[in-house]
Amino acid sequence: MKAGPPTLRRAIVRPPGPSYAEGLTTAGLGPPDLERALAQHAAYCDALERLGLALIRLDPDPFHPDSTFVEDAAVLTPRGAVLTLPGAPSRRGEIAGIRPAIEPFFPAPREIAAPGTLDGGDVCDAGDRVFVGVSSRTNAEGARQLAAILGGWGIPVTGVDIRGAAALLHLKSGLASLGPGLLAVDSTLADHPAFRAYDLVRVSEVERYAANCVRVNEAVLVAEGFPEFAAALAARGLAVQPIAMSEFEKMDGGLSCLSLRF
Ligand code: CIR
Repeated sequence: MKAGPPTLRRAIVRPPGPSYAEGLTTAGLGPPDLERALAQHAAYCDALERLGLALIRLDPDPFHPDSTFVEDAAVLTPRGAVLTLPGAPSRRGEIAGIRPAIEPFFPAPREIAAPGTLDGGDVCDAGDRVFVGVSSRTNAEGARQLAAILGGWGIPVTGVDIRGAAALLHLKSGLASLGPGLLAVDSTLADHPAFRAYDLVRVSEVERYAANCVRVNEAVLVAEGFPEFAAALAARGLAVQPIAMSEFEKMDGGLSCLSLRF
């Protein structure tokens, strides 16, 4: 029997703040409802806790409307942490806010430096290697710096240029690790040579948003309302946990973006 992914014990989360609706978005789904976003965030946190994670809950940050998407601010590995340098200038101040939450667990985190840019949403840990997307947010220099840091820790890195994959903000908007050797992939990425050695669960174009799912210990959190993908995961013997995500989808955010898990 294949070993499962390493057990996750903690997650850092930050609820959306009062300026949440002023964040970046291309979704065209209308403004988010803050009350509903807070309720969805609370349900997401409950799901993480039920799966055994202890939460480190940060206060809402009114100065950074996108700061609920904590995943973009850092990359956490068993060997150490890397603070990112987000591609969007309006998100760069989020790094100072995440640092104090990271340092008690990861002393002396490494950092991405200009002219490199890197968003954590472009970094997918597949267990045997880390995929890093070059996107509209992460540039080639940021990906190179991350590969050098992780390479120094003995973690192999494979770059995936997603700039041609229309509608994918980040690599993980279209890719998720479901366990050893198994990936969920958006249809536009499924034939990429980087994923040839993996078993793939393809996400159809109509269910594209579902590709950003998260394996957390014995379950996979999946955005609610994508029955074909949920059935494909269940057919693989995975326990699917649907989570309502409408108010985060409106701001281009997905399930993985809402926590830093380690
Ligand atoms: C942004 O555009 O930066 C945010 N509104 C959404 C970030 C989503 N993060 C992610 O996919 N990792």
